[in-house]
Amino acid sequence: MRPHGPFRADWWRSPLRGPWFTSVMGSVLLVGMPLLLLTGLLSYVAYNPGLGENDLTPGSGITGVFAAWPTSPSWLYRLNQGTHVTVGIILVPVVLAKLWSVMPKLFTWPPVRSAAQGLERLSVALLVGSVVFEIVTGLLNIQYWYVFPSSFYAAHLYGAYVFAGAFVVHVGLKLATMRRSLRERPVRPELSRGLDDFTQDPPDDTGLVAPAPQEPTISRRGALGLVGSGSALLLVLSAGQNLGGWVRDVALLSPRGRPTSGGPNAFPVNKTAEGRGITPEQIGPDWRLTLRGAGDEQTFSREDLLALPQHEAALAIACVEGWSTGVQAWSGVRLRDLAALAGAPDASSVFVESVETSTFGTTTLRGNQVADGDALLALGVNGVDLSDDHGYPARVVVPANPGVHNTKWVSRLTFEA
Ligand SMILES: Nc1nc2c(c(=O)[nH]1)N[C@H]1C(S)=C(S)[C@@H](COP(=O)(O)O)O[C@H]1N2
Ligand SMILES: [Mo]
Repeated sequence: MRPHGPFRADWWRSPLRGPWFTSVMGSVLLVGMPLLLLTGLLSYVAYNPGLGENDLTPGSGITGVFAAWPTSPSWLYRLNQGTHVTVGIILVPVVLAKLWSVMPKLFTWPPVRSAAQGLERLSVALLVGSVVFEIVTGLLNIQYWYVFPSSFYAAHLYGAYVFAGAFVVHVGLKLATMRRSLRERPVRPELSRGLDDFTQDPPDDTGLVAPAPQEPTISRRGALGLVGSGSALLLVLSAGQNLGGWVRDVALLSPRGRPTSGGPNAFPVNKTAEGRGITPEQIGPDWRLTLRGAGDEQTFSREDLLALPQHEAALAIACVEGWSTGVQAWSGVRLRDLAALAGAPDASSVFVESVETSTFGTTTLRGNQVADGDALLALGVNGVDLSDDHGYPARVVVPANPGVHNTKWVSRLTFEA
C-alpha cells in the first residue's frame, strides 16, 4: 500500500524541522522537566504523604521522609510551588514547539518496522501522552476546573511517574543525537543569522528533515524568539500570583488571588466564607474553640483566647496551586501553647477541625509544625481582627505549610501526645 497525505515524508515541508530545532527545545526541557518533577514530588512530600489525608503510619519506609517536611525557611513551600506552577506554565510553548517539530514521526509509515523500533515508539507514546496529561490536569486544577474532583492529586502524581519513566528512556535514546546536533550547529552563532543565511539541517536518519522543503519563512533565530516570547508572556501573566506586589496586577492568568475586602485584610482570598457556606451563627459570639488532649475537653471563647499570651508571625500562605497571599503579620496563640494547655506539650500531631465540614475543613499537623514558635492559631492579621474571609474567629497559620492545611474557621483542636 502506498502511503498518502501526512504519511508521506514529502507532505511535510517546513525546512525548520530537523534535529537541531528539536534538540534546542529538548535541551530546554532537559533542564525544565526534572525541575518540574522535583518540585512536584516535594509538594507531595509537604502536602499529602502516602496519598491518604496525612498518613501518620510510623516507620512508613520511604514515605517516612514525608514526615520530615520542615517549617523553615518559612518561604520554602511558596518557592517550591511558585516554581512548580510557573515553570509548568512557561514550558507549555516549548513542549508545543517540540511536538510540532517531531510531528512527521507520528505518521511514520509503516508504523512499526521492528520490535526495537516498536518499543521506542511505545515509550514516545507514553512520554507524549503523560506530558499532555500532566499539563492539562495541572492547568485545569489551577484554573478551578476540578474535573478530577478528589483524585487530581493521585492522577497528577501517577501521571508524573509514567512521565518520569518515559523521560529517562527517551533521554537515554536521544541524548547522543541531541549533543551531536548542537555541536554541529552551535546555538550562539545561529542567533545572529537571519532568514537570508538559512540552511536546512542535512538529510539524516532521524526522519525529521523534510526531503522536499518549501522556502524558509522564518529564521532559526526567529523561531526561537517566537517560542521564547510565548514563554516570557506566560511568565508575566502568571508569576505575579506568587510573587505579589505590583506584578500581581498583571497576573491575568490567575483567576484567584484578588482581595475581596479593603483595609489590612485586603490580601488574596481563594475560598470566601460565603463561598464555603459559612453562616454568621457559626462564627458569631456563640463560637467556641474546643481543645482536646490528655485531660478533660476545654472550651474557649474568642475573648478567652485573646487573654492568652499573643504572638506575632510574618508569614505568607502559599497554595498548592501556585499563588500566595504574600507576607502578612499574623497574630494569635502559639499552637505549642495550646498543646501545653491541652496537656500534650510535646504533641506529635494535632487534628484540626473547622466549622466547615468539607474536605478543606480538617487537617493534621505534625509535631514539628506544632512546635514551631511561629505556628499560630491566628486571631488577627496586620493589626486588626481576621476578616470572615480570612477565617474569623480563628485560623491556622504554620510556616512553610501548604496553603490548604492552614484551616480557617477552626472549631476544634485535638492534640496527640
Ligand atoms: N475551612 C477552610 N479552610 C481553608 C480553606 C477552605 O476552603 N476551608 N481553603 C484553604 C486553602 S486551599 C488555602 S490556599 C488557604 C488560603 O486560602 P484562602 O485564600 O481561601 O484563605 O486556606 C485554606 N484554609
Ligand atoms: Mo489552596
